[in-house]
Amino acid sequence: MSETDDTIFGRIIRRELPADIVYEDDELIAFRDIAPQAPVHVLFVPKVRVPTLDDLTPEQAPIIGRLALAAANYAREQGFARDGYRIVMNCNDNGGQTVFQIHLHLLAGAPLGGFGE
Ligand code: DGP
Repeated sequence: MSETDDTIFGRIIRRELPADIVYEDDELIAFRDIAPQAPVHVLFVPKVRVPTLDDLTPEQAPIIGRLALAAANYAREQGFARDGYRIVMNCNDNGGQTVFQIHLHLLAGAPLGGFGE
């Protein structure tokens, strides 16, 4: 694992903080959001330190694919892939990012409103 020690998610990865972890492998961890915005709200977080999408290098591009694939696999395994879901990644202040370790939100379990609703 690389240096994720300066965010709350790094502390979850190192088990210094509790979380409801639903998936983990060598590259990433997934746990339930503490303030869910939908019946299902899971965060997919890489273990390598990348503060924002704006910091992602070309060499790190596969990280995004791994996060998306893990989210899709989780949705299929949990049985809501056909009903549908949304994945979101916020970037910096105007994007609403509050934890500066990149993460994919997976939202599901109910019809989700359109942007601005
Ligand atoms: P963002 O706004 O995209 O940076 O999303 C950060 C999310 O992280 C937000 O939906 C709330 C969630 N969150 C913040 N602190 C914690 C925590 O300590 N535990 C868990 N499980 N989620 C957290």
